[in-house]
This record gives sequence, C-alpha cells and structure tokens, in this order.
Amino acid sequence: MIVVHHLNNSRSQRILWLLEELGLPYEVKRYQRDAKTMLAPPELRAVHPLGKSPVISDGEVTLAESGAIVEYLAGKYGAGQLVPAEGTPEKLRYTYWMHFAEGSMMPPLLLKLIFDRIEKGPMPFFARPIARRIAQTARNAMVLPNLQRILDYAEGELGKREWFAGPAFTAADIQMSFPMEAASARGGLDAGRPKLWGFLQKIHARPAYQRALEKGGKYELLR
Ligand SMILES: N[C@@H](CCC(=O)N[C@@H](CS)C(=O)NCC(=O)O)C(=O)O
Repeated sequence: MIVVHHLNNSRSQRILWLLEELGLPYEVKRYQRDAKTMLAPPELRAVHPLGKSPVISDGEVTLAESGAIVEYLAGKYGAGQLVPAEGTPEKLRYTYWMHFAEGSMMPPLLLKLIFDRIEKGPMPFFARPIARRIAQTARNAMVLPNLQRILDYAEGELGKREWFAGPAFTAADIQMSFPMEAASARGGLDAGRPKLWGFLQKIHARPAYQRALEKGGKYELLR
C-alpha cells in the first residue's frame, strides 16, 4: 500500500491529487505544522532524515522530493496516463516544467516569504529599521523582478498551448500547481494574467483535485 506522509497546507497535497487522478489506493498519514514556526513536526524525520513533506512509502521504498515522487508513481503505476510519449516535444516540455516548478519557481517564492517574515517578525526596536531595509532591498531588487519575469514567461507559454506540456493535462501540471497557487497567495498572480489564472480555475474544478482536498484537509497556502 502506498502511504503518503502528508503535512497540512503543503506540497504533499499535489501527491494526493496525483493519486486521485490515477485512481490508486493509498493511505494518508497526517502531520501537523507547528502553529508558530510553521515547521513540520520532528516525527517526520523518523520517516526521512530531512523531515520535509511530501514523503511516500511503498513497500520497501521510501521516497522524498515531490518531483521524484510524481515521476515514480506515474512511471510505476500510471500505465502511460499523465505522461507524454517518449521522444515527443510534449515529453521534453513535461520534463522541463517538472523541474522548473521546484528548481526555478519555488526559490523566489520562498525568499519572498522569508523576507516578508523577517520584516514583520519580532526583534529589538533598534534592529527593525536595518532589518526592514535589508528585506526591502533584497525583495525589490532581486525577488520581485525575478518573480514577475517567471509569471510573464509562464503566461506566454500557456498562451501557446492548453497545458504546460501540450494539449493534454499531464503530471507536469500537477507539479506546477503548487508554485502557481503559492504565487496567487503571495507572488502577485491574479486575474491580470488570464492564462495562469485560468489554469488555476481549471485545476481546481477537476473532480480528482477536489477529492484530494477532502483527503488532505484544510489547504490555505502561506502568505
Ligand atoms: N523540494 C521539496 C521541498 C519540500 C518542502 O520544503 N516541503 C515543505 C512543505 S511545502 C516542508 O516540509 N516544510 C516544513 C519544514 O520545512 O519543516 C519538494 O518538492 O518535495
């Protein structure tokens, strides 16, 4: 039996969704973020040394890292569903977006979260103006322009084809869902980018996405 070690409000929601799309049986083991730090509980480190979610176990296999999990599950159990045929332009775009999600899009979204928290977090009063200045400078000079470029680029790509890899919905769209949802929560993505906005509406309307939400519980990404 596939077990998903699921942290509330996290990337493991994508894995539940993938399993629902593939119609596979699985079990959800829940972990709760610390309400103050938002970090995962130490129990998750007993499953994988890094203590991050998602992690799955499947018989003898324990696997972390969303992209690796998506490729493992789709490859082993998908029977060709949600993955374009080998050697096609769709497959190359599939691989590209599969890596882009965590490799290029999540880092600036994470940096934005960190800089926003540094600015607002508790600190001695005399340190606040300096901390604020550093956070604002880094955010405005590096993080926000980078995010804008990424969103413009992705908007252009979805203007050329229905889904990230091509005309058909694939597991790359599932992998891209989390950065797009995070961008709509805290990265300035809104209806002003109609293709990306439409992507979010379309994925949220999928029955498997909604079933996964019921399994995963409250899903409200960090701002
Ligand atoms: N690149 C990894 C990132 C894993 C990750 O950072 N997961 C977050 C949840 S969205 C986490 O476990 N955060 C809690 C913590 O760091 O303690 C992946 O895609 O699986």
